Amino acid sequence: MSGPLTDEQVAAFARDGFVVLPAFYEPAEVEAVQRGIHSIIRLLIKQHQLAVDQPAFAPETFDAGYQALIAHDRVLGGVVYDAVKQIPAFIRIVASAKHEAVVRQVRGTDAPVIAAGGYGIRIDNPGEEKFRAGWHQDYPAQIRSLDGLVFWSPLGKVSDELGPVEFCIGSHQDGLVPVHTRDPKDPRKTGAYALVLTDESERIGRYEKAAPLTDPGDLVLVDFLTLHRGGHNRTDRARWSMQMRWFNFEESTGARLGWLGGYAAGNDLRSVHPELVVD
Ligand SMILES: O=C(O)CCC(=O)C(=O)O
Repeated sequence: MSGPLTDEQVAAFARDGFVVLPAFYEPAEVEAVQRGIHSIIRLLIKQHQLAVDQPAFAPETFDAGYQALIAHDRVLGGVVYDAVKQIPAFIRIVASAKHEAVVRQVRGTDAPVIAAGGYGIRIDNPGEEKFRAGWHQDYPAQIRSLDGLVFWSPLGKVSDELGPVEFCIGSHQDGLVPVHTRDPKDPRKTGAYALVLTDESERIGRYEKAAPLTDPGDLVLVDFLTLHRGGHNRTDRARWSMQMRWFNFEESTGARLGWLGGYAAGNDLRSVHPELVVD
């Protein structure tokens, strides 16, 4: 099936479980999201009467003032996190015809759909282990369909120090991995964040890894079964990235479950897939 990916990119995705598509989005599409974030930060600085001099918008410094905001009150980071996923320019990217064409192409389906509640903008702050994504597959957290896709795209340039997402190359080919639903190393983690792969270190050790460095506008397309994790942010600035999830109405497991959503939709993995939970 033809579509936005070249034959080589389709083959790399099928083989590796992820593929990087450089400059997939138009600069103006991404800038509109960055502008939306800049405005939300400005509104909160004003509302809380903070003595922060936020510079005028520029794509490279769109989040200026955010670190001062969370240093004043970390709760405001959660306010920003919830607000940014409602930026119209972001929703336009989530629902873009290009995404639909990618799902049609790589899944060979006429029924591509957006995972409700499966999209957002991550803000990975320096040194915040509680919210860092450990090794996982997206399916146990998101459900919807076994052949779902994550569209991952950074809003700032991702360097090694900023903690790029790390992938186990080809791990999707080994299928679903059973999980523990509590993280003994960090009892503060809840819901999807608390899921830990069984035999994690031995399992992860089997694969070669890749941690692609990406720029705003690049897309990393990820299979719902690919093992991956967020990197450690060792800078003094947040790593901002968009996650947008689509799935396929035609895939049989999802259809049997009525295309049920996971944790964000209020469903617990144990009640949907008890066979995947080992506690
Ligand atoms: O950006 C990250 O740190 C991890 C993202 C992720 O795990 C996902 O999109 O499924």
